Amino acid sequence: MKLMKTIGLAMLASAAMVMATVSTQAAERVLRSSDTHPDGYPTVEAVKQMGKLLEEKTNGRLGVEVFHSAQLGQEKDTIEQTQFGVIDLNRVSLGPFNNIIEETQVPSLPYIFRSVDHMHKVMDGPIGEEILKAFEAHDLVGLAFYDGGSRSFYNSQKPITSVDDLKGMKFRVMQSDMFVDMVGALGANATPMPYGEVYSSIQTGVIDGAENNWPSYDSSGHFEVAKYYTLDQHLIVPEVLVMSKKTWDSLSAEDQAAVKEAAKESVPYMRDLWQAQEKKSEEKIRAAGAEIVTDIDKTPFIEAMKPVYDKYVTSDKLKDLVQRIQETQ
Ligand code: GTR
Repeated sequence: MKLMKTIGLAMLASAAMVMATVSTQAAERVLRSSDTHPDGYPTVEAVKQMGKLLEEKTNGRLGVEVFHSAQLGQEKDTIEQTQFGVIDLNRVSLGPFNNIIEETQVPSLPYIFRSVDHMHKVMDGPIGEEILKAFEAHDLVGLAFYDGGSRSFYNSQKPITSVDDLKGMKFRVMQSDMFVDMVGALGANATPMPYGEVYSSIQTGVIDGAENNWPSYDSSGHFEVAKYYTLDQHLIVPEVLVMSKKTWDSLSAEDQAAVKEAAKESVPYMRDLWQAQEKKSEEKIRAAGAEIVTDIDKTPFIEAMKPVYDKYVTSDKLKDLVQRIQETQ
């Protein structure tokens, strides 16, 4: 009895904590949204903003509650839960979709985008729409793309100044076969694992490092255990906001349109937050004494990626997408 009471109290306490993350409490129906990042991170704030817009557009019929900090689980698991309809909305990197939805491999290819501007042009246009559409065959509805900056390698061992320096080192990658091959093509070893396990894996020496953008390198605390960061910028992977197809099908056409609009309208808001956060995180990490290698010749990195393109860009559909992306000015 006493135990039950304690459990009951603990549940109440955690319910109260969860309540604190509700962004739109007044709505008649509150959609649950997952994010691996902590409160205040640009993706979390963008989905809260999306929820506010949605509540306005639907006169309070729909709102959003963001469960940040991986409260609902690590990305790969939350994707499955979203497909099952247990989670309504999910903000994830495209990486963990690579093994499920082949179209998502294309914007996840190393060095496919020449710059963040190039990525925006592509993902804001018809190619982006085509990739969003591809989610539907997998019980998901693609709503909008968010920024994820560019990802680079960091490690606990030594400054990396060339492809040769990576030889034999162990890096964590997102759970995507393509990223395993990407690291392999550079002569290093990849260990796919959930984001939440990376800090302790670096600390205990299970891996030498990982790869990510400035804000994640900062908010995850990885810079504390892996202070060598080399800006080789091998990936500019967009992030995506998806809805469970089950949830989508339960909405009226009017509310579906409001969801799409609210998601799209949260994109410029997210991009502003992102730019500011990249600068803040870079300053913080530099001040903390991390060693940043900026002067790096990317050409050998780009050349080393040819086998990855050869292995993954095989169907006519993907070849055409790659060509159109490369031709986008
Ligand atoms: C972050 C991204 C997350 C997650 C993470 C990772 O940059 O925003 O969604 O994918 O990287 O490396 O797992």
